[in-house]
Amino acid sequence: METTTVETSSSKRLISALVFVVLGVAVVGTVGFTLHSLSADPQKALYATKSSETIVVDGKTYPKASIALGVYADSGQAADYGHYTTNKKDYVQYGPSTHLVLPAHTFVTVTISAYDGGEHLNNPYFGKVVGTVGGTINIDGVDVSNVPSDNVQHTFTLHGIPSSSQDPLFVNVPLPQVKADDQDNFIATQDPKTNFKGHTVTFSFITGGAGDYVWNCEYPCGDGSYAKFGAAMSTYGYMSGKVTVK
Ligand SMILES: [Cu+2]
Repeated sequence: METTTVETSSSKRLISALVFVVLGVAVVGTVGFTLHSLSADPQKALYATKSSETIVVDGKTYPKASIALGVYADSGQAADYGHYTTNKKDYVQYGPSTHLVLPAHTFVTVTISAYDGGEHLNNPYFGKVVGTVGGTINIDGVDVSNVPSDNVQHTFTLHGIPSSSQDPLFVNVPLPQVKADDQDNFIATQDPKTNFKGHTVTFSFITGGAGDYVWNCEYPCGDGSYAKFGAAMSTYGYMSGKVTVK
């Protein structure tokens, strides 16, 4: 009689222990899945197109690759200019992806079709071109080394984290504004490549070895919250993203 009682309670204990373990696994699994989906790419990664051409810079030969991006005032504008977006918020945004994958030790040429207006940089440093080959960017056919603070719409600012295990990479590119009239309608630009609706900005830089980098816009283009660093600026997948060099 006594033996039976002991057996029952020990099997009860076993069951409650099992339930506890199963619940624990479920909780850890759910947390893990949530964290994973939060850090997942908001859009499908965009791979640079490798070219069969090479280029010599400072006596060294590099393979070439290129990648194209657009910057849009909102999702509607992105759609009008042929860019499908999976973004749920109607913020200013880069597209078609904010995760760029670039080949290592390569001369990478980026073309940005920039369609937005803007106000004023809060840090004039980000009006300077940094880290490109030749120290310039080409805007609608003209090479420049900076854009005045009051003529910037967004920046493409690529940087790494301090690390001894990957090569440093820092590139800052200010994008010039599309001007608007006093009704807030965009005024036609001089750029046929964007059908006179934006600016075409091209620049090149040389990647080092494999590594993980981030980029973001340093123009305060969010809404009124957090000194315009809210909304698009604080939501991943609009004005910030990843760069994988591999
Ligand atoms: Cu921006």
